[in-house]
This record gives sequence, C-alpha cells and structure tokens, in this order.
Amino acid sequence: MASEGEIMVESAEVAAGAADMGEAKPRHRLERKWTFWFDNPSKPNQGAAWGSSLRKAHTFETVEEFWCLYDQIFRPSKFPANADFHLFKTGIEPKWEDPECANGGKWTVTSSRKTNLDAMWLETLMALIGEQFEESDEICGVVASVRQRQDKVALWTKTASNEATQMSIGRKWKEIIDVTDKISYSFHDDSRREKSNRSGRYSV
Ligand code: MGP
Repeated sequence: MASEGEIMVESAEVAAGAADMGEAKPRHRLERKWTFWFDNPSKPNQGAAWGSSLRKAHTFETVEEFWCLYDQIFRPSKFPANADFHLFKTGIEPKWEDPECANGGKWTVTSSRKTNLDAMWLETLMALIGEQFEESDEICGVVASVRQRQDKVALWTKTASNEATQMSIGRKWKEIIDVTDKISYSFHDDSRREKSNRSGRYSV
C-alpha cells in the first residue's frame, strides 16, 4: 500500500499535470523556482530519525502551477494532523544541515485557530513567490506545522547573526500576515545544541 508521503507526491504530480493542460494559455513565470516539501513525522515509525519522512513533493516556477498545487494539495485544511508543510527555494532543503540554513534561524508565529493558519500560510506563500521581501536573498523558506494544541508558521532565514536584516524581515512578515503580537527569532544553532535553550534571540 502506498504511504501517505507517496500519495502526496503522486497527487502533486497529478496537480502539475493539470497545470500543464493549460499549455496554450500564457504562463506567468516567477522570479525563481520554489519547492513544496511534506513531512508527517509522528505517523509511520515512532522513534525514526528526524527527517526520515521528509519528502520533496513538487517544484514549480509559474503562478499557474502554484495555484493548482495550492488548491489541490497545499491548503492547511487538507493537512493531516502533525504534518509539516514547507515551501523552500528550490535547491535549499528544509533542514538545519543545509548549507544555506546552517547559520540561519527562524521567525515563528503560533496560532490556536485553524483559520489563522490558513490565512498566514497563504499570505506568506504569496509574499515569497511574489518576492515581497526586500531582503529576498536572506529568505530560505516557510514551514507550516499542524499541531493539536497550537499550529505554527515559521519563516526560515539565512544569516541569523545579522540582527538588522532579521528585524527588518520580521517586521515585514508581521505586516504581511497581519499579526500584532510579539514574535521571536531563534537561531538554528541554539535549537541544534540544546533543547532547553530555545528562547528567541530577537523579537519584534
Ligand atoms: P522543531 O520542529 O524545530 O521544534 O524540532 P518544535 O517547534 O519544538 O517542534 P514540534 O514539532 O514538537 O512542535 C523538533 C525536533 O526535531 C528537534 O529538537 C530536533 O530533534 C528535530 N529537528 C527539527 N528540525 C527542523 C531539524 C533539522 O533541521 N535537522 C535535524 N537534524 N533535526 C531537526
């Protein structure tokens, strides 16, 4: 039987095929290629190493493909419990170990209302593919985490030590997702080293 990850990948291919059917219509090419990833870590093998269920789902480079994939698969209301969905620049893996992420960190927003996750995820996706951040070179991608208690959206960036840049990205992101509460930025290095030392280094 196909695993959930395989089904996701297969659905993504179907979605991409559907996007291809509009061949005759003009396509709107994005500034760069983006890749959706999927992880559902809690399910298959309890105790499996982190990342063993992380799958690259689909890469796209036009607005049309994006909407097709989003509508058919990458909507939070379609996400299974405990899933993580990622949109990263193609070529960057959503892992601390990726060279582009290794010295980076993330801004995190939590939400106890599912409707918020939907809106924050979509607004962030559109801002990324629409290159709305001035510091777009600093952006790695975004992760939406479906959790029973509190959903989360995290924006991953490249150079954690550059406080001015991260503060500027954090401010802009809050505007985009319409959040007024404080959000905080954590370094991947801290998360990697010590579970207890997870408090944010910056907040905005
Ligand atoms: P997390 O999902 O970043 O933290 O990492 P959070 O928000 O506390 O998690 P939640 O899923 O419980 O809501 C949780 C754990 O997964 C970390 O402590 C690591 O053990 C592992 N992990 C997470 N990430 C993003 C990575 C990664 O990029 N590389 C490796 N090796 N492990 C990771």
